[in-house]
Parts: sequence; structure tokens; C-alpha cells
Amino acid sequence: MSDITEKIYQFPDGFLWGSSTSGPQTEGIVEGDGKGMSNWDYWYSIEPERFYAEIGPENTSTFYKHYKSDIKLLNDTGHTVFRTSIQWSRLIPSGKGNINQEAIQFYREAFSAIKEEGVKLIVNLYHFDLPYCLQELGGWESKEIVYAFEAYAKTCFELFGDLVDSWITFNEPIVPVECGYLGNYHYPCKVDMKAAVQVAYNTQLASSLAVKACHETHSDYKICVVLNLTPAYPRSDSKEDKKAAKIAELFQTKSFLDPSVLGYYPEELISILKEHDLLPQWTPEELDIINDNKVDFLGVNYYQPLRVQAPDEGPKDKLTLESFFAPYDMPGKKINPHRGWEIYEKGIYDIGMNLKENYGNIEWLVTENGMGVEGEEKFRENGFIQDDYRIEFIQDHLIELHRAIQGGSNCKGYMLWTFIDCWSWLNAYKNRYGLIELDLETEERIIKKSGYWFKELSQNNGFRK
Ligand code: BGP
Repeated sequence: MSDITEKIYQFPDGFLWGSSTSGPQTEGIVEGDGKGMSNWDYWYSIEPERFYAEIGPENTSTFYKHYKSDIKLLNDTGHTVFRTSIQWSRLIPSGKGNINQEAIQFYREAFSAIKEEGVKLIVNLYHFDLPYCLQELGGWESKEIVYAFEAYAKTCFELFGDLVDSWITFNEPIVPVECGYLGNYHYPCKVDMKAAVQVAYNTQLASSLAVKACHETHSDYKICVVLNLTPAYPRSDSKEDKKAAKIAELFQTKSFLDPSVLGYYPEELISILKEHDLLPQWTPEELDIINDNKVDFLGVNYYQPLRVQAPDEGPKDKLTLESFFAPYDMPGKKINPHRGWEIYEKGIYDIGMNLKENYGNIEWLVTENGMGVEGEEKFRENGFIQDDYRIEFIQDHLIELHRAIQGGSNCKGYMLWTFIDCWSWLNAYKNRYGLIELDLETEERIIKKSGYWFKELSQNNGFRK
């Protein structure tokens, strides 16, 4: 008998349920697969100690080997949509020119198998992974890479367009900017704000060129960019904290959201960059490309909010993000103790309403949300992981998403990070996110309690709580 205090959260007809992953985090490297070296492969070869347990990008979740049986698990876990990415370094090993025939065969077979399961397929072109030879040519600081990306994108649309339902240009393009050019977390580990701004601008230009190429290949093809639209919440109502949050939002959210959806950069961002002599090299023709090629819809990744306070001192000689705003560690915040990230479900509602009110109510999907758990094997009982905490995490976010949809926000689906536990950039397999457990020793896949629950969620197109 159902509890009368329970509410039913029913989602609109046709709402999509599924998960997201990426090529570099799942495929692995197999002898004779013809894959070229990516920036991750190269970085691991010179500094393996920067990777958790020294597990590098060649040892990802063996999807290249097991994709046929993995894809069979999509239906068992209720997927009506699935997202992965093509590895540029697998398809075009030297970044430009020759195409790897093995890669064509692999991606065509994997994508066809997903379609045969009746699952909608969304494919991303870039998930932090640059062919290393292009990094040597200057990486995203160089315009040459922008045009190499455009050519790569066109190749993908032509080779796989018949199998892909929707495309993504980039996943979280701000992350390589922040981690690779400001924070020393990702290769090339530079700390240089001027270079960071150029990388961000070049990436946006590349994204807009891919949108153009996609629509030119086939007028029906749909394409988006995936952004981590983390709202920036100020510590207090003080003028200084509010200004810091506004700048944080300009740098971390609006820098890609506005040009991608509206076709132009926010004036306030341009004036801050001008004031600090940080403007990138740009041309009016490039700005026209950005203006003319907006995305058809938006993917949104949401894990945790950004809490911000005014910086201690004003900008110093060497500008960094901390010259403009500082992170705020809010006392009493709800936390995922297994990953250390704040849990703030209302963030997803705020994102939905922001898109409705300020971005023409653009169609969007939650393309990542999820809960990483360290030491998850301790929750194994009766042979499988009893991850009630993950079910609760999903439900609580869905309640806020449901509220945003009721409020008129145009969200069409929810995709969890992730399908089968996958390799994570610096954390390898430390934090598990999947609906399905991966046994690293035996390569066995075991559905978790959340995987069975997700199937019910999808079948009922909603849940009670
Ligand atoms: C997102 C990335 C994913 C994934 C996820 C989890 O930002 O798009 O690739 O890694 O974060 O984060 P982590 O793996 O660091 O725990």
C-alpha cells in the first residue's frame, strides 16, 4: 500500500532517461586499434604519478573490447537515451588528414548496436581529449587547431550522421581552460590568464564552426554544446560578494553560454577583459561566425553549486581567477561524504529557470548529474551494490527538475553520470558513479540497485516519494 504522504513526480510524455559517458573514459587502448596519442596519453607517459593509483588512460573500462555486451545492458537499466563521445585521436590519429579505418568500423558498429536497442544516441565530438600532435602545434591557443577541429567535426558528421540522433560540439569547454591554463590540474598545466582567455575564445569559435558544419552537412541534424552551468551563489548580500559572484558567473558560465545560445559575448565580460589587457586575438569575421551559428539546444551538467566570496585583495601583478573571486566554504552545507562535493538540489531548478527567463526558454537536457562514491564495494550485499544513497540523490534532484518543468522550463531529459563505472581523469576508479559496477580484475559488469531502480523510473516516467 502506498504512503499517503508520498507525492507522485510524473514527467512529460517522451521525457528521455539515460546516462552519459565519454570515449576517453571508457574505450581503453587495444593492440592494433590504430589509435593515435592524445594529450592524456602523452601526459600519463611523462607524469604517471599525477594520476590516482597511477592508472592511466589506456586502462579505461574496456568498452572497445566489450561494447556489444555493454550495449545490451542499456535496456536492462531503462535507457531511452545514451551519450558517449568519439575520440579525435582514434578517428584521425595525427589530428589532421588520414582516417583510421579501424575506428570507423568500431564507431559504426557500436552506434548501430545502440540504435538496434531502440535507444536515442547523442554523440559528443570533444571530451577534454586533443590529439597530442596538435598540442605540439600550440593546442587550443592556436587558430590552426580551431580549423583542424572543424575538419574533424565535418568528417564525423559525414561518417556517422546517419546513426546519430543529436550531436554535441564540446563537453564542459570551460574545464580545459580552468584546469589546463589556470589551475595546473590538466595538461599542459600552464597558469596564464591571457592564454586561458585565448583558449576559451578559440574553443567557442571551434564550437560555432562545428554547429555550422553540422547544419551544412544535413539541415535536419541537431547539435548542442554541453556546459556545466553551475550557478554562482554569493556568500552574503554585500556589494563585494555579489560583485564577486557576478564575475564568477561571467567567467565560468556566461563565457560559453551567451555566445553559444545568444550568439554574442556579454558586454561586462568584454569590459573586464579589456580593462586587464586580456582580450584574445579575434576578427569581426569570427564574431560573425559565432553570431550566425547558435546551438539548437543545450546540454547541462550539474554536480554542485559554486559558492563565492569577494577576494581578499584586489588584482595583483599576476592575474588569476582568485584576483576576482574566492571560493566560499559555506558552513553547514549538505555534502556527499564519499566525494567531498556539496549537494544542493535546488541548483538544478535555478538553472532551469535561468534558461527559461534569460535564454529564450531554449530546449535543454540534463546531460550529467551524479554521485561519486569512494570505496563503494563496502555497500555490496547479496552480490550487488545497494546504493540507496544514489537513488536518493537522483530523486532529490529530479524533484527540483520536476519543479522547474512545472514552472515552464523546457527540459526534455535526464542523463546520469554514468552508465558503467568509468575511468576518471585524475581519479581513475576512486569515485564510482555508475548504474553498473565494473570489477577491475575480472572486467565483469554487475547492475547496482540504482540500475534496477532507474529502469522502473524510466518505465513509469516518474516516481513516488
Ligand atoms: C564531469 C566530466 C566527466 C566526469 C565527471 C565526474 O565534469 O564531464 O567526464 O569525469 O565530471 O567528475 P570526476 O570524474 O572528477 O569525479
